[in-house]
Amino acid sequence: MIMETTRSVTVEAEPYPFEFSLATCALLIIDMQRDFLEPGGFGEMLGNDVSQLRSTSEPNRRLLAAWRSKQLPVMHTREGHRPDLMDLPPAKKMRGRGKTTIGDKGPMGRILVRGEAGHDIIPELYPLPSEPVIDKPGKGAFFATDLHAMLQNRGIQQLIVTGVTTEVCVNTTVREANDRGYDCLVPSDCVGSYFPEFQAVGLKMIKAQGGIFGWVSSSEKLLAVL
Ligand code: C5J
Repeated sequence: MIMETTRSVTVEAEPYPFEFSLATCALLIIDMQRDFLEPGGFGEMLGNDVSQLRSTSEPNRRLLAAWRSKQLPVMHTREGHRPDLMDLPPAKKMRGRGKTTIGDKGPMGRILVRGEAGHDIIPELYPLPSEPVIDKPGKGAFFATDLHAMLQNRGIQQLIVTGVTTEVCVNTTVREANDRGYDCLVPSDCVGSYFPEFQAVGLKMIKAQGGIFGWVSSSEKLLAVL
């Protein structure tokens, strides 16, 4: 009998079905942080309509619950910086020429600073103590983090990548993962953008040219084969 955790599954996806083994696939949830999803955070300060991202929360919650129920690996990321801002490039601090920027006091504490309320993950998806949280200073989850080493040490070869935003941190992470040899599946309803047109094109870019960066499916299709 095949053990549940070594079972291989095939998900309906574009550009063609995505195959993975439960033993070698992790759920990687990108930056579902209050600063990006809640009113008064960094996302809203940049002029974005944060309500555009709220629809991602429930499908992520369902996927996370399924992953947890099978005791499969889950990892979360948070974009943010050290309280002393020594890892904040001046170019990132200045970008946008805003009056209030990263490191300054906002309604949910210092913006995108580790340990502040706004930097933390939304309550609906709050990590369990057993789930690694990768604090990243950039857009990609592999840049200046231990993520690749952690995945290699666990024998992970495929990633289900969810979170926000589709065209920024999700796309950057999928591209970084692709160059490191991981196969990535992105469930479209579990990723979100402040801009509907970027949501559409961000997903298109991943699956174009025979899946140049990965595969796109939905949480419903993924849950159906778990
Ligand atoms: C952004 C992210 N959009 N998590 N960060 O600045 O996509």
